[in-house]
Amino acid sequence: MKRTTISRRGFLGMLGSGSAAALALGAGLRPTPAAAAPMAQANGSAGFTLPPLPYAYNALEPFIDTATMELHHQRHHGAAVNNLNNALKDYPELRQREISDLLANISQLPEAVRGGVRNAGGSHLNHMIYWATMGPGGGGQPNGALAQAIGSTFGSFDAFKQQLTDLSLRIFGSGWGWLALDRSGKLQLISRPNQDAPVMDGFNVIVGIDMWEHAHYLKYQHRRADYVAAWFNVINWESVGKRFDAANQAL
Ligand code: MN3
Repeated sequence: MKRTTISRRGFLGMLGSGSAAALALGAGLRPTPAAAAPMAQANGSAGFTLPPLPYAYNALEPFIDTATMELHHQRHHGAAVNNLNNALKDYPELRQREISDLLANISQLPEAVRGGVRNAGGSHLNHMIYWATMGPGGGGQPNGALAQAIGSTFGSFDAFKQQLTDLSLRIFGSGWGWLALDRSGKLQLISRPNQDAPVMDGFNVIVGIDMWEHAHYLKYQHRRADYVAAWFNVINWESVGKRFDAANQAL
C-alpha cells in the first residue's frame, strides 16, 4: 500500500484557502465561496491533478474498507481529473482556474466545456471535499460554532443526523447528500443528482456523503443505510468545523 507523504494540515490548507484568488476575479464573476475552493495554487501546465489522500487507504477501516478507498480515489476520482483535463484541452486558461470558480461561474463558460466541467469538475470538487472531511479517529459530534448552528437549525445533533441520513437514503440513483450554507448564511440539508456541485447554485457545502454505488458497494452492497451509518463514524468534525467557519467568513 502506498502511504501518502503530504501532511493532513497541508492537504486541508489546500482545500480551505482559495478566497484571495477567488476575490481577485474580474468584474461580473461571482466570488467563489472560500470553503469550496479546493486549491489556491496554480494548477500547472498539466492542468488539474489528483491530490493524494490525507491519510492511508486503510485509515478508515473498518467503516470504509481499503479496497473501496483505493478504487474510489485512484480510479473514480482519478478518472474525473483526467476527464476534466480532456474537457478543457482546448482551453488552457480554464485549466489554470480553480474548479470551484469554474463551477460557480459555469454559465459563463464556453458551451462546449460546460458538460465536462459540470460532471467531471463537479466530481473532482465533490470528492476532494469528501476525502478532506473524513479521517481516522473521526465520528462523534462537532463543537464550537458549527455545533451551535446545527443545534439551532435542526434542534439537536441527533435530529440533524437523522435528517441527513433520510435525505441521503432518498436519493434515487447516483448523487450526494450535503450539509451546506446558503447565501444568507443558513444551514440547509440538500441533495444533488449525479456530480452536480451545489456551488453551481450558490451553496457552500460543509460536509457531504457520496451516495454513488462505487462509494460503498464492495463492502455494503445494497445496505446503503449501513454505509451512511458507517460514514458518520469517520467524519472529521475538526475539518468540517473549519469549513463552516471559512464559509461564514466568506458570506
Ligand atoms: Mn465517488
